[in-house]
Amino acid sequence: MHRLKVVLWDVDGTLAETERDGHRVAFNRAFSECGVPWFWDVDAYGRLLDVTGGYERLLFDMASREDAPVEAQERERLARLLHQVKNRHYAELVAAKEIELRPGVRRLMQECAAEGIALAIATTTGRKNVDSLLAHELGPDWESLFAAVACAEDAPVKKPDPSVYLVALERVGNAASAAVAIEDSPNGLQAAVRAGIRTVLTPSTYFRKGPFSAAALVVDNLNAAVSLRGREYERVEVRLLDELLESEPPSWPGARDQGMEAPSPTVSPSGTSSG
Ligand code: XBP
Ligand code: MG
Repeated sequence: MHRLKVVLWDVDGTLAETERDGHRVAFNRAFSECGVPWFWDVDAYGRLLDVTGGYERLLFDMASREDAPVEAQERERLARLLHQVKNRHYAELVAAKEIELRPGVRRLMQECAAEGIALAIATTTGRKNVDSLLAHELGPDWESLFAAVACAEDAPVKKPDPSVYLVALERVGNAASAAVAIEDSPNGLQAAVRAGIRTVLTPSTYFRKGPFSAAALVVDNLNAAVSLRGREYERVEVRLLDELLESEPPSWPGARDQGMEAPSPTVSPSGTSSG
């Protein structure tokens, strides 16, 4: 009998490298289409990723541009338009098979399903983008594979706020103590940990350096070998996720005020646990 009842998946960067090759490219196509003379190169976009949410990212960037509209209302109108056009280009990019699932994602999802462990989505991206990616990768019935899908529309206060994880847990009907989250970024990690969820961190291209000390496990990808408390695992598998639930519940600095508990073990980026 598994103690683990649900695996909660982040989307961008975790399921696939959607940021550099997907959203970034789609934003640039939207700038062109809308006649806006802006371009986000790979490095600039990496810095902008500190701001979660594509619409919020656009507004943040406009705040330091001299050629952006002066009036707040005009900026918001332009950000809404660009975001909408970007999402259409994103869907086209995904449909063109330019973005694939990261190693081990499909395999671990199948393993969870076979062992009766629920799957859920907890993401800051919009519903339409989740649908574009997952319909393409998992088929038109992708939603039936998940016990809960929580997106930007369900939790408008975005990561690092924990609300999207709390919504997903509530919908799936499980406590944080029976859940593991899979994330790729510091903001995502903070959101999951503040919701009290032990988190496996698979850093994506933009987030190789962390900080990830609050993660229960850091591993290059879900197919990489892991050594945890003297046990060897060939890859991230259900047995290993179950084992993670034996560790201390996670906490975020300052989270004690919200009823959180003691610190989690620290794990090196090679996937070796010290906890
Ligand atoms: C990542 C995000 C999103 C995407 C773009 O979310 O911050 O904003 O960059 O998607 P996560 P939208 O890692 O939680 O999946 O344009 O829909 O915001
Ligand atoms: Mg992410």
